[in-house]
Amino acid sequence: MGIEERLFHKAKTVLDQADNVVVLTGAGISAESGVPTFRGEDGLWRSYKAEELATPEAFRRNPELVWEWYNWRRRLISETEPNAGHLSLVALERSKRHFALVTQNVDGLHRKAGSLRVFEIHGNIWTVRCSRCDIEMENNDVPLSGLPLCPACNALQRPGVVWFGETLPPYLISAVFKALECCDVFMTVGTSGMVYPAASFAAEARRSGAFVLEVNLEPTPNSRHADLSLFGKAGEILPKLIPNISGVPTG
Ligand code: BJW
Ligand code: ZN
Repeated sequence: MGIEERLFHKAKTVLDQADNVVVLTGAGISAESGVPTFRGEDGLWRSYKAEELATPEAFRRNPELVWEWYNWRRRLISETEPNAGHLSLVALERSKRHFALVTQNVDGLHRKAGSLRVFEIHGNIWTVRCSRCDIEMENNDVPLSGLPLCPACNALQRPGVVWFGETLPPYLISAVFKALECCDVFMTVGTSGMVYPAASFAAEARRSGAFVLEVNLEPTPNSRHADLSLFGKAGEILPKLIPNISGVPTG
């Protein structure tokens, strides 16, 4: 066996034997579905500055521009489908007694693939939330007809996502940290490991005794907390790691 093959074999064995698995995904898992990542070569931040668009200040300053960006992304995402990486995680969930899928992605592709126990820690692009009274609702219009207004108080609605400088929902974060404490295997997939608090999960899981597995195109700050890193495309690596289970379409 070559070294590459040995690593694969080890990762597969560890994953097969685990009873309690937590997976953290980032933009990289949706890249093969055609959703642009944030920081890669064609990343979203290349053409737009994060601080111009993904902050509460940006929205206060220029809601039209921010909504234009989200309308563009909503259209793009509406034309995408889950890929083999998303589907493998559905199979993984069905094969485990304890499982949690923590995603930083707002595209909703994990649920569309059939994953059930999903924690969307950065929100969901198909929800809108009132900037005054916080009432949140689903809205699937592409594009939205003008700036959306709250049906309850008529104030401007904003995307139901978490921007820089905003706190993540506390009930989600505490559920995630509990899951990290109890898991046998923690696997990160397609995340640059730059954005907190998600960037701290690998170290946290390891501290609690989990085997940390990383799947990414390239090394990241998570790599030094990983027991094992596999470099390549999630849509190719995950189907090799996770046996398909009948009933899960293979895409
Ligand atoms: C493939 C692949 C393929 C490609 N296969 N791989 C501690 C220290 C320092 C700073 C902070 C800190 N705590 C908080 C902060 C501030 C801030 C932060 O982290 N800043 C850093 C940039 C330093 N964090 C926050 O503000 C967070 N809030 C918070 O912590 O509240 C408390 C607090 C506030 C203020 C100060 C202190 C505490 C909120 C973060 C919200 C992030 N929001 C966004 C936008 C969401 C809405 C939207 O989408 O419109 O979330 S930013 C953006 O980055 C998005 C993503 O979810 C997130 C992570 O990106 P991700 O998923 O990792 O994508 P990429 O593009 O970066 O990486 C893709 C990877 O995939 C690459 O590595 C590729 O190689 C790989 N890849 N194709 C496998 N086919
Ligand atoms: Zn309102």
